[in-house]
Amino acid sequence: EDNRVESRGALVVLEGLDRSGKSSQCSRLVSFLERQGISAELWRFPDRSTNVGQMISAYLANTSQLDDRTIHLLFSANRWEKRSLMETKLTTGTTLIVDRYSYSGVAFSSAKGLDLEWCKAPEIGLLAPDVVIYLDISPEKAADRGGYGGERYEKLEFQKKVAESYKVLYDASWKVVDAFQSIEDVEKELQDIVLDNPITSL
Ligand code: Z5A
Ligand code: MG
Repeated sequence: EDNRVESRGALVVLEGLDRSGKSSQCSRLVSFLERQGISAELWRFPDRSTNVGQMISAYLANTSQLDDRTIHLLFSANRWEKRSLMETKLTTGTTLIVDRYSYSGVAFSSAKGLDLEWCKAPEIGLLAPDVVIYLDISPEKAADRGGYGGERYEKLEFQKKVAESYKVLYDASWKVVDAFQSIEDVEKELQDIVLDNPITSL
């Protein structure tokens, strides 16, 4: 029996440092929801498949150089170009599990020293998440996981600054999960958080 209070889908955002386990957990969460009979899709930002996304990807790979504000606005534009499709999905009942969103945009750019309010401004009007889950891990422990690629931000010193920026953005409504647990323990906590939400609870 389906007792969900609303028929729309939920917008669930996972945030956290590089290597915190977002991508692993997003796909596990989508599979879990599908097993519960809940329509769910995995989304991620940056979405490198669009023209804007390809510019972002080249920047991250260090094959192009862009001014800090220019790349900030491209990350934001990459969310804006997906806004209407996201809205359609949500209103037609699909829950979106999103791997990084506006908080990444603000955390990474403000970690470079850009003004916080300037960083937030282009995000105004994007769809507000129903749930924000922060996968909490220290930059050192995340780096120990290895596999830092050669992308622009994948350096311990910068990740420490990003961790400080996330602390500034932290809001009491966020669900903070200890990401240094086993993959399975983190997975279980995320399932409980999502099922506890009125939009996705059965
Ligand atoms: N960025 C930005 O600046 N502005 C924006 O607006 C947005 C993003 C949206 C690319 O993003 C960069 O863009 C990113 C932020 C910036 N730069 N950095 N840093 P991305 O999402 O493409 O970044 P990523 O490279 O996909 O992050 P990641 O390295 O994939 O991390 P993850 O998704 O959080 O982790 P994972 O891939 O799930 O796991 C990492 C490894 O750890 C892997 O080997 C797992 O098997 C392992 N793992 C995962 N969980 C565990 C546990 N619990 N225990 C042990 N090992 C684990
Ligand atoms: Mg990832």
